[in-house]
Amino acid sequence: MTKRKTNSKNETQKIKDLEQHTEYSADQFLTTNQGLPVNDNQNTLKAGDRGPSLLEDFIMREKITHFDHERIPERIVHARGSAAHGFFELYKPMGKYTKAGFLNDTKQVTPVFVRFSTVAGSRGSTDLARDVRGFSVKFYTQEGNYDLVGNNMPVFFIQDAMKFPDLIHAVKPEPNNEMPQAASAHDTFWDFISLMPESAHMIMWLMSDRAIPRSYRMMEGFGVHTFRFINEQGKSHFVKFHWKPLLGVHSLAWDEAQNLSGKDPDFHRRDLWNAIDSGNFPQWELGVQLIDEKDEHKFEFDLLDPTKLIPEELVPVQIIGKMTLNRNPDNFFAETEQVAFHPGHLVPGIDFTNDPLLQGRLFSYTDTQLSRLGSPNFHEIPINRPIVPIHNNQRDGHMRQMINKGNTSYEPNSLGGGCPFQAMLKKSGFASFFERIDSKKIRNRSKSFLDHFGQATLFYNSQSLYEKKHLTNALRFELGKVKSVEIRQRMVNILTQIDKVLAEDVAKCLGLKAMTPEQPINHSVPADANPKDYQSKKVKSSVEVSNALSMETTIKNTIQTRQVAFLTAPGFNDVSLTRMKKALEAAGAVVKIIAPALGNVKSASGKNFPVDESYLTSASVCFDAVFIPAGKASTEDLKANADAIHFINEAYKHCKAIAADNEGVDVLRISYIGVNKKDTGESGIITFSPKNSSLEKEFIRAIANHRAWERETERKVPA
Ligand code: HDE
Repeated sequence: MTKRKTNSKNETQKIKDLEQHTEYSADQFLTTNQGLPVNDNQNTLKAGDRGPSLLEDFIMREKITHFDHERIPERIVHARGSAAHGFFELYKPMGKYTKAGFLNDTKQVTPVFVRFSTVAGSRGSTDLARDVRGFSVKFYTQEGNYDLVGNNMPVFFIQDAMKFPDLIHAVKPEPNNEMPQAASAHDTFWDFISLMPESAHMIMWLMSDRAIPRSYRMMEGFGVHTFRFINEQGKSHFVKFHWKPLLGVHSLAWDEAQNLSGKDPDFHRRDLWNAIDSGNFPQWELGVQLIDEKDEHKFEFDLLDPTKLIPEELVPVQIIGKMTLNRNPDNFFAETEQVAFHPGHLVPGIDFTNDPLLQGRLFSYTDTQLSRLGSPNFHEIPINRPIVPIHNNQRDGHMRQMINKGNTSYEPNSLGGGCPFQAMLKKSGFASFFERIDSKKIRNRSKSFLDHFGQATLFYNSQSLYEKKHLTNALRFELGKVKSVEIRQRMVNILTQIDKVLAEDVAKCLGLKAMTPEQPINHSVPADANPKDYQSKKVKSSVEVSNALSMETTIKNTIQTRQVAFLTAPGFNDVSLTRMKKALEAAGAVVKIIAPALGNVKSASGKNFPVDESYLTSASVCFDAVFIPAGKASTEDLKANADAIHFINEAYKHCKAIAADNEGVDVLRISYIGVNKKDTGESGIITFSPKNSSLEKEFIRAIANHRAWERETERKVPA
């Protein structure tokens, strides 16, 4: 992780200069919006001390009117989000494939603004929902803004934009009673999914742990659709975009996510904010999969089908640059809420394909900004402004900021000297790929899109044992919340197409039998077609197992920014605590001291240590690992502290690294761990004994491993 503040000061400054930052100094007085100094901000104007308020009070009316209009409609999807500023640096020029300036000049540092989000929940909903996460990046390039509006999963539920409102209506709270909030575990969602087998692959991702990330900083991003790169000669390559986090891809446990929803529903937002605030800047590398135009049809799936990924075994991901997020927004509303992303914000050298989902998005995003931000001038809001000047003949509209001079607002003109000229004259403008289209107008679903199950099976087969178990349990949970038995059955039957064992495991828990349907249903049949010609099918993937699809193979060599709880009580051994704290902090982790009360906690030698959280204000779900320092008195105290024991049991249940030093091991003994097997040996449980003096080293290794998931298979923990 880069600790430096930024090497893109000039670029970031440029954006800052465009923003209207208001910071108050002591010599500034309160004013109205018209600049009138205000003497009294406490009382309305009244007829006498106890008299009625006067309508004349324009100061009170202005204040209340503004307040009444503070809210704007939240995003129809991806309403809940948080964002940060940063910059993108290119590793190698990509001129062979694209003429995009920011992908050619390795000396150029491109400012970015990135917004992460959940999809289904409202703006005030929990960060911890089982959901897809949005991963939107706005690059402020020298050729205008480029938006890569992606997700943390590389595929999507549906193949055609026509189905998007249906999908979203199905997943949102049910319209009669507005329940459940930010959850897919309800009848309407699974009703729709069970009738849309094209969603099978995405459902595997959604039921996997990818849907409950440990942190926004620890998830991948994907452009999802196939896009095009176009070089200076007009040659096109297909391209898939990937963001790879330098901290690896890690997730929470489902039980943990549900608990966190109550303890800290802002968990992801806080995590991103705190990391940036403390100088631990999150970083991702940008990767591309490039496919020659002539290879368009060489795969067993269609490159235009957004329910398919290209296995990295078939086309490796080339890493071409790095993104660093180094500045928190100054104002949530002005920046995070008002930022307007759009897959149609392109720069020369990048273009769309005919993916029918992407094509629909190109319409939707401008349309939605008009209703959300209320004006076609949304590009003038500081966070949306390009860093290059805008010249065109568009004029007026609600809240227009730009004061265009002169009398010409049309083209061609002679009165304005012909300005502004088309960029083509300079050969630097945007030109769509010169693609040949010669076809009939039809409403159809390409038959090359009918493989609905091949990659769902590839994903399932690529998961480790524990990931498969989590996925199975997620399906049991979600379908268990569905009231309609027919919907459950239909869904279980669809699972038989993906994996028989998975289907049976889920069915058993629902009190059902998995049955392979005679004809897999497919409701996405064109109206005038014979349904037989459009049956869902399974095309066996040429790659049987893809390592990149499992989180098991991710980066596990760092404990940077990991949160470690030190469970203390008065009388702990300060040498033990300090030694561990130093070791963890040197490796980049964040240590928090938990004690029975806030203020200070005294060690056995009488030293005071400031307490970060009490057992009442914190919980194990807010941490990655737990340490119990040595100390006789503190151990006795902790053994009698039910909250401390619960803390340990829960951390154990969620497979976290737990370490105890000397007497501290006694606390583990009375917890559910009940250290007895020669006091050590269980994965992720590290105890100090004369035989094991490398406590710090082993603890660091266990934390870096993220979770000892294998513990789950040994026994159930009732915390
Ligand atoms: Fe979106 N999507 N989407 N989407 N989407 C929006 O635009 C839409 C799709 C994604 O942080 C909306 O400004 C349609 C795929 C992200 O501000 C809206 C279709 C992918 C964000 C919209 C899709 C995405 C949005 C709502 C199917 C992954 C959050 C607010 C044709 C590649 C952007 C807004 C942010 C937001 C429409 C499908 C990602 C309504 C019609 C596929 C990350 O315009």
